[in-house]
Amino acid sequence: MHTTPLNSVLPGEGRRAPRADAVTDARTQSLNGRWRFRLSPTAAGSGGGFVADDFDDTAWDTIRVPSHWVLEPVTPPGADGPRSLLGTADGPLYTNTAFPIPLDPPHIPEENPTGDYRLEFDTDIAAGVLRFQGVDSCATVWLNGERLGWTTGSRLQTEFDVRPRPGRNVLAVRVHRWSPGTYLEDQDMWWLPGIFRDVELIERLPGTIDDHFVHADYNHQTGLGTLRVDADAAAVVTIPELDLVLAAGETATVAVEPWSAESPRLYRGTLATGTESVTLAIGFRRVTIDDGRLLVNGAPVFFRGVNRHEQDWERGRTLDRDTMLRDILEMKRHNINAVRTSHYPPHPDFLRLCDEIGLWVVEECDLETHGFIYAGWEGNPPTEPQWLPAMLDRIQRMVERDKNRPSVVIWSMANESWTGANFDALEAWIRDRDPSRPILYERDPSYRNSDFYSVMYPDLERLEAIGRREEERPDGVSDEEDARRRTLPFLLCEYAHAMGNGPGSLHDYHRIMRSHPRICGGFVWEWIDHGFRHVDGAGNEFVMHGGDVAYRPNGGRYCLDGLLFADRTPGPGLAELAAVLQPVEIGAADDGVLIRNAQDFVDTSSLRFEWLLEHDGVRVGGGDLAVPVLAPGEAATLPLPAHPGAAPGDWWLTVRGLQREDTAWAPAGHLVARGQWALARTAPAPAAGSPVAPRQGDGVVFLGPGEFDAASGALIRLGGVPVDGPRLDLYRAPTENDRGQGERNNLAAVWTAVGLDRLQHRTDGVRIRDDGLEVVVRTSSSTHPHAADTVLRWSCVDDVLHLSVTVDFVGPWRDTPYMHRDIVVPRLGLRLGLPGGYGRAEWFGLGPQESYVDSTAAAVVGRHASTIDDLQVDYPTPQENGNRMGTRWLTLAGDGLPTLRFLGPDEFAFTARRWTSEALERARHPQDLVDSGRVWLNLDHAQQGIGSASVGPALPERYRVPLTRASWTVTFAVD
Ligand code: IPT
Repeated sequence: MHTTPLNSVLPGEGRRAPRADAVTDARTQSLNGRWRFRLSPTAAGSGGGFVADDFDDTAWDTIRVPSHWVLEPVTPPGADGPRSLLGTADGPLYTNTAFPIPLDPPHIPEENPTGDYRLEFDTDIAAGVLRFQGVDSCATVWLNGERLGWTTGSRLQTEFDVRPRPGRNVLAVRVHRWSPGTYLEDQDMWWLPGIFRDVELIERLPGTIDDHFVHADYNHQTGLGTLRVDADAAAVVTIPELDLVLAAGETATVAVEPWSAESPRLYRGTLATGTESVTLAIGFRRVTIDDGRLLVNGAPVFFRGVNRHEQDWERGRTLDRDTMLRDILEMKRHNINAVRTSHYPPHPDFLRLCDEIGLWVVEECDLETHGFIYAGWEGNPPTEPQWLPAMLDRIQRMVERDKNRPSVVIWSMANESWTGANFDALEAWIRDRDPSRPILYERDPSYRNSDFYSVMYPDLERLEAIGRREEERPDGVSDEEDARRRTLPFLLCEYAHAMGNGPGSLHDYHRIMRSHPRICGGFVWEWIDHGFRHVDGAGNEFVMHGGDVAYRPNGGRYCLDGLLFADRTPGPGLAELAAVLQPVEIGAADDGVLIRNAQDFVDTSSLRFEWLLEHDGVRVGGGDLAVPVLAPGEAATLPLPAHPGAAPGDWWLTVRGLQREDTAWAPAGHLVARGQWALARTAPAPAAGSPVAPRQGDGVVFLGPGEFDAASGALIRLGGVPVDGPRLDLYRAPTENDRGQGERNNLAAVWTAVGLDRLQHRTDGVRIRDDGLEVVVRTSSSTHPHAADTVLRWSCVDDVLHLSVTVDFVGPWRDTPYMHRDIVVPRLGLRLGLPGGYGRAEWFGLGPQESYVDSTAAAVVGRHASTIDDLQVDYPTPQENGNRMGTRWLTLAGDGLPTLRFLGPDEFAFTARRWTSEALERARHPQDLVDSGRVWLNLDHAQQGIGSASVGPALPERYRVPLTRASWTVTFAVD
């Protein structure tokens, strides 16, 4: 009896042995296109008849291949016509760690949506290979009624030998949503069944090449490359550029330029037999681990990495080449030099592009058993011999397909699969087949199968300790394992969870990684939000996440944790990352400019530098900066190109490194690195005009441009403009990172519990004096005894209103009687309501993009302008956003309204939006945010940082708002 993908834990049957990805001149017929398709609710599918040649499929849907059927219009079982399954329980389902099927390995439920596919095609290829680049979760394949076999391993290539007949052929494929293979594919992502990558028929003539293995070593001491191309056919290797013609299996040693991600030097050539020619793209390089450091070509290498899933908001994991290229260009333009292919091998085109454009790749296998955590890891496949063939098959298919890619420098065996002896066998197989690349496996605390020590989401202190090789010893490991692990290089496979607003602390992580040679870099989690473009009942387009589908379990919003939004627009976090990762460091030296080449392989000759001097944000000088060419690691100090003038104010110097010429990844003029610092700063002199005394009116008090309610002391008009506030504000709409995992990190839950989201105000005194107005207000939460007492002292000089604020925290803010913990306050500042006619902001301070105390690298000090609407960052889950730090002055303007000016002397941060923080918090999706008819302006003395606690450590203490008396001054003027 045949095995099937449902009755066996084996990886497949009838398949060809895995082999290298090859660009070949063998005739290749794409079988992509529109196929016939029928969706059924169980594994029985449409019945047995559909494989027959003469089966009548004219009543079936058609579907494009490649695609996921859950993202295409198809007819659900029982329905009478095709429709989109998006947003339904038959559509894309998102789980994080949970299996959507019972944890009963290797069984799967009867409810097993099954797609039957049929394609009629003509061909004159008489003998060939039928290749599926990816089918989720399994495929059984028939050609002209003959069963070829079956396969599992969704993101891995499968080939079958075929003998098509001349003319018309019928290909039939049955795909089940769930199979025993599902137990090995519990990555944190959408479950997206279907034939989702290319299907091809490749001709095989006698004497063609089955497999080839390029060994292209580089000796950095001699500058010589050694090339040997193994092939299983008598073939000739030709590399014209190197004047090389040699037989497969022969070795040649020649002077070459090495390959690196910084300088992706490829030598093109061919491997040819009489009947086939395969394109070679050879990169000479050597990856070694020496004395606990990762080296490439003898030099320590540092990964400025991201984790990348294949994701498109309409097409799921069916990516076209343009999208892959776009990702790579976007990465390169943001100073990213490495990718971990979390958590499966990508489409082969992606790796070809990495070879060509230059990215280091940690290629990860399609293997994750995370959901066994719900069984206490009982029955976890890595511990079970019956799963070994399937696990090994996955490793073999990854390594065999991609062994010739110079960009791939590390094999990652799996993600989040805990431990088990099967990993010994996988490791042994890789070491034997490809000793040229080190192996990573993060989750086994003994690290016995890994050439790297690696963890996810450490806090800064732990990362420091790791850098010093003084980390805590993991539980349950032997002395020997512990001692060995301490000798390994450290690779931070995931950090800085980019969910919602954030991540913060990127500069802290980078600084630590750079200061410890043991650490070979890190990979931010993750590249792109996995959301789908969807439309709500009212016709509003929005980004759908797991929680938008009526299905349980679901991983909610945790799929929205990328540096790019789902539509591939870069988020502020990506700009911050680019600024932190810059490959050339530019900073202040004693009376000079310090420039350091932080690259590992190339000098700075591709860059030109320029400087800019600004006084109060206005350009007063600038030009080219002559910087000597710096070798990797080399630094130079240059004299200051300019000096501040005598005038008081802010004198800022900016030095930029720009690409000299067009490259494969960015145009000439592209900004690569930037440094900015103050040469001189003096606070504006106190106003020297004449003090104005308050004037009493009917229930009101006038003070300069201000009109106050005499009873409450509230400012009610400013220059005739009706205003609400300013009132003390201690709250912000929680970010995803404020809703961190674990009791300690879920600050938003504490805020709600102690009522920060429902502050009430009571005026305790209004004193009208000769020199102004003093208003005392108590702000407290319903239910609770803690409070903040604010004294607002208003005075006026000429036409400018001065407000000094003092805040005291009174009552039990620490160790609250109710929760026995300290209350963390996200914000300390003033909130004002202004007429909705205000639409434009201009400011001098950090911008143009948002900034928080732990993420200021991407913003620059200068004069910036924006509409109120554009100040918002449209996070798919509404939350605090759009803060601007370090503001010296801000003006708000609106048609027909006087311009309002807010000035220091103290620097402040501001947000301005058309809804309150409370409305921002209540909104589930951006379309829930409606214009309140007012502009809500926050002028903050402090706001806590962002962090990355959604999955990660608590926000460091220094980025919190201290609960101590605070005083500051802000001035108001009206034009
Ligand atoms: C880690 C996973 O490897 C990754 O796929 C993703 O789920 C990430 O977390 C969080 O978004 S595993 C977790 C236990 C830290």
